[in-house]
Amino acid sequence: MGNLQKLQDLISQAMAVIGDISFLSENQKRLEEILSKISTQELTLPLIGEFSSGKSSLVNSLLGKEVVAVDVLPTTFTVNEIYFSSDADRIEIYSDGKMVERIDELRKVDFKFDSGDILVKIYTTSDILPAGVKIVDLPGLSSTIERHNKVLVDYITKADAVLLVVDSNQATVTLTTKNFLEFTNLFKHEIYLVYTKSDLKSEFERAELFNYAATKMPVKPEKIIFTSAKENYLSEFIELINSINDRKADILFKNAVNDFRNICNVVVEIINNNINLSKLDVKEIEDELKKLNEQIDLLESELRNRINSFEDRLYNLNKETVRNFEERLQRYSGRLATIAFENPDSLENAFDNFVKTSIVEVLDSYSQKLNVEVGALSKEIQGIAESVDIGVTSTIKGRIQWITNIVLVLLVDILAPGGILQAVVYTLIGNFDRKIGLLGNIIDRVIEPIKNLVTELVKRLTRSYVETKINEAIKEVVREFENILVNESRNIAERIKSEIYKEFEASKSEILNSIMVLQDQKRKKVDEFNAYLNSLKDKRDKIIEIIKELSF
Ligand SMILES: Nc1nc2c(ncn2[C@@H]2O[C@H](COP(=O)(O)OP(=O)(O)O)[C@@H](O)[C@H]2O)c(=O)[nH]1
Ligand SMILES: [Mg+2]
Repeated sequence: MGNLQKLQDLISQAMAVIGDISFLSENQKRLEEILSKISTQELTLPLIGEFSSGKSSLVNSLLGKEVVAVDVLPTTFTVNEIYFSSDADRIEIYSDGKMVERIDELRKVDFKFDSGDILVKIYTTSDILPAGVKIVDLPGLSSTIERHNKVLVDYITKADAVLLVVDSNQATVTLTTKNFLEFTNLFKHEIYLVYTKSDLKSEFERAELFNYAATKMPVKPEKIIFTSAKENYLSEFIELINSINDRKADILFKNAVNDFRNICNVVVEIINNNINLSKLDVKEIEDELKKLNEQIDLLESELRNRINSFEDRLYNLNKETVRNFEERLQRYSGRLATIAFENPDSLENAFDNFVKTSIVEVLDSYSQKLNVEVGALSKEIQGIAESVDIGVTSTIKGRIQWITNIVLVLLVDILAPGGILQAVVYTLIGNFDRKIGLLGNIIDRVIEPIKNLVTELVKRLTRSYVETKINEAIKEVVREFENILVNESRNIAERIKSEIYKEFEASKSEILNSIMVLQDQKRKKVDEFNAYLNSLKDKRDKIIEIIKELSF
């Protein structure tokens, strides 16, 4: 593979590597330009010099006709490209990249366009200069007209060598020009010094200018020549261009390699910057994850607190109810003793009635208080929805409302006729039933003997003995009542708790689902980010490999 072909190949490789990186589209375009330039083998030789240094006049002199405007104000911005040895004389005028006029002869062009950047392509059949060499008349450098400089800089990147135009009267390049050459990296190109208006200088003065340029000028030129537009002195210029053209292939190749290397270095730098500045942003996801985890903990502990305090209150309510029951029965104990003495046959019935009436009455008050407690629990759970910050997941808020409803529905279940509480009453009453239940047992063991004793041996009995026996029976009834009540209320509490926790577990699994979704999102984001960075690093390394191969 020849060097040129190898270079083309490397440029194509680099283009393939960075082709899909959007922030490198400018660089990609530059690579395309290099490729097209080495394939068309066209030399671009711009005339670079101060305003009024004689660039346009030199071009006109080469064309043998005044085509390009001379002495135009520096505010007018026109680039003139001159193509020699063309098929036909022709002028094409472009404004902002679009052809706006075509003239099929060479004549002075009057521009009516006063806005935008104007490019004039001038084709001449004159073979004073070879084809494939493009001489470019650029506006003068100006440190004050920003737009001009930008267009100049853009244009200059396409230059293959620099024709530095200096008015013989001014003798040297200005600092502005020198800075411009430095800034545009044109120092790396071949620079030729073209003195204009040589007709104004004597042979001796020209020799002095030559020596000065060769030794003291801030820019070191490859070659120094003299021209005069006024006297049509162009031979040195023509000779220079021909000698440059003879080395065209080498110059184009060398420039292409340099430009390509520069672009690759810039690309590596841009990619590195991009890698360094890229940040993985998962903060939002992490914040949300943290919040969700906190919510679960908070919800769980809040619920536990509320339920614990409900159970405490239920425990106190049981104690209070048992105490009421006992007090009530004890209040009857005197009357029962009296009945035992006066009407022993009705003692059983009386005891049975007292116990059952007391159960119903005490449980009536119990149910009212239970109603209040469950209502309070329901309100407290609703309060959790407000105290726990669950703004992000409305489903959880809904869940808590739902738990509240569940508690209220349970309350109805508990208190309604035929509900749990009534079942407790029946259980109690059933348990105390004289014939089958506990009360019968107590009556048999405690009350019956009293009745018999009172009937047969009444005189031998003291009233206090009867009262003691009755109290003994009451104590036994109360102990059983307490057992049953505690047992039943534990059932009630368990039922409420299990419904609440069932609902809570459902909310929890919803939150856990959200957490899993978020964790997935995070993992995906991290993976994508790493893949992105790795592909950038990979591409950068490939470009670095390509740079290493650029040792022609
Ligand atoms: N004596 C003399 N004057 C020239 C020559 N070339 C250009 N000039 C004058 O220098 C001035 C500026 O020329 P111009 O071509 O517009 O310079 P540009 O701004 O670099 O394009 C004009 O007044 C020209 O007449 C030359 O070879 N000899
Ligand atoms: Mg000009």
